[in-house]
Amino acid sequence: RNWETIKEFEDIKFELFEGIAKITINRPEVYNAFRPETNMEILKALEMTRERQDVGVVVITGAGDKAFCSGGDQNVKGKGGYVGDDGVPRLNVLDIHKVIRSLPKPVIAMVNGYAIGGGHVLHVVCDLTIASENARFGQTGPKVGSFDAGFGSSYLARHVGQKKAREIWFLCEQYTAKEAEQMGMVNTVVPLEDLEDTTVKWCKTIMKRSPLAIRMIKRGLNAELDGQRGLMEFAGDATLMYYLMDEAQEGKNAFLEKRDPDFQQFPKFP
Ligand code: 2NE
Repeated sequence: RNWETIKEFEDIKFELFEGIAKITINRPEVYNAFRPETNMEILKALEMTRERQDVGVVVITGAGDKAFCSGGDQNVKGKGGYVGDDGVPRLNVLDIHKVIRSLPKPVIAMVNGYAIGGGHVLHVVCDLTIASENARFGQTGPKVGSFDAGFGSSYLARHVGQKKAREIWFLCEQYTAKEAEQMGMVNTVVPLEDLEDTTVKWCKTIMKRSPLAIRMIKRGLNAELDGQRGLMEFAGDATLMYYLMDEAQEGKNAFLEKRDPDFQQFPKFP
């Protein structure tokens, strides 16, 4: 498969193939743990996927066959957060969670190994998870002095239920890909050698569907958990669709033509 580089980064690979944008966390020496710079790069890449018309689906994965992502890089964890080259402590992985939720295109976690700690949260936040048989899932926060009481808990509980979510966080054990699938937090499990083929197949199927319909489904499913913020995203897309209609054009045209708008010509649907 001929993945074309969209933009060069230091910590990630950012590539395109037939409408699929792939973000690969490329720090295999630390099992694809993220540092602040990694998250900044992922945020830039995600912003590009939002703007680009030639991107239909986004895939997030990890380099190599050992890990998807092992969470925050413990080597740079300082007081107040993960410390970047600028000496500032940050927890900017949370910005990625917000952007994935709000991105009007599906985001798929292609889990090729360990999805642990913040790496586990990352797959939880994605719209779909496709895992290889060797993948392992689990939280470690309460074992290593961290926690994510945001989407990493509340959205996880929507997948696996309240009791299981508490078990995952309280015990900090690891689960196999099959167990994760049975719990409802993984969509499908395939042999490692089939992982990318399966993911590409799913992406291509999704891209045959109506992008606006997919977008509204994502918005609706998010709104249930995201409160006013979720409703805002949903409402924004309702406005987008209204702007596509002659009724909205009439308002603007009347203003520019300095006449009263004639809204009565438009249907009042039952
Ligand atoms: C992932 C896991 C279970 C793998 O275990 P194993 O035994 O197969 O490999 P090993 O030897 O532990 O790891 C391989 C290399 O990767 C590094 C290790 O230090 C090791 O390096 P070398 O000794 O070979 O030089 N490595 C792995 N994970 C790392 C990490 N997160 N930071 C820096 N280096 C890492 C096992 O490695 C593991 O349990 N890793 C730690 C997982 C973890 O606790 N992550 C942080 C959780 S907190 C978090 O991510 C977080 C949050 O909870 C809330 C908000 C934001 C972030």
